[in-house]
Amino acid sequence: MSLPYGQTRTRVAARHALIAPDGHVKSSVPGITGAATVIVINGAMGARFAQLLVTFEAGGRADFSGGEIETAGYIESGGVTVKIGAEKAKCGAGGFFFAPAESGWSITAPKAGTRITLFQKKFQPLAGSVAPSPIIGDVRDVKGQPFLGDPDARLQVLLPDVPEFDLAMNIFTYQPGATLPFVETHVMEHGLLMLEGQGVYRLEDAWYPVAAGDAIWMAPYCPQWFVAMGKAPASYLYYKDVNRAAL
Ligand code: UGY
Ligand code: MN
Repeated sequence: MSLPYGQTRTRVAARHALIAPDGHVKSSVPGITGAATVIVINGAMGARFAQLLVTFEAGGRADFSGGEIETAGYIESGGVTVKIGAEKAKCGAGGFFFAPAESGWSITAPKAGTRITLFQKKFQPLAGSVAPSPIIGDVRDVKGQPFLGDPDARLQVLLPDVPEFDLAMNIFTYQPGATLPFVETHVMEHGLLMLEGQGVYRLEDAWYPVAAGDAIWMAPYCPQWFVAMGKAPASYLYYKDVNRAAL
């Protein structure tokens, strides 16, 4: 739905942000060609990671060499070929991948209009632990678990929940009327993309109507809560930093 001139649902606050698609502006990002890329979250906002929305044209591609940055990606629609080191697979909608720091990776052969969300962060190695391995998977193979006992709020944990991983990428699906059970306040930071449906997100002391396509940044300790509203389930993809020392 288009808004009257001069209006937007976007709000960028010091400790949280809602980025509605109506305000998107493309960036040229080294390594990505034949695509419209929007950097919806990054350090300029105050975040310690980046969230990119990439919409590929036919013939577009992404090529990144190994280094200190790790990348988790989720294919929202369309299809591509993902290669990470020696691993290579075709991924359709619902496909996801994790490219560890030090591994080069690429996305090629996109169907026109393919939408991919990328989360990128500087890897924090864990002393005495092996580095995480590349992953290419499909959300349909990941069972949703009731969140804190609620079968109407299901969590799919896409990456292994083991100490060597310093990030998580999850999908949360809520039946209409289901909620986060309490207002969470935690050290972990989030980047989020609404995939389906709608609801209301509480961020600090503000309540925002949100819908598919919206992106949200929550700084560490941003109080957060969600209720799914409307007649269809709501789901979101989100990033979280995990498994590292407090000091
Ligand atoms: O994993 C989480 O912290 C999740 N429960 N947070 C959220 O959905 N805002
Ligand atoms: Mn949370």
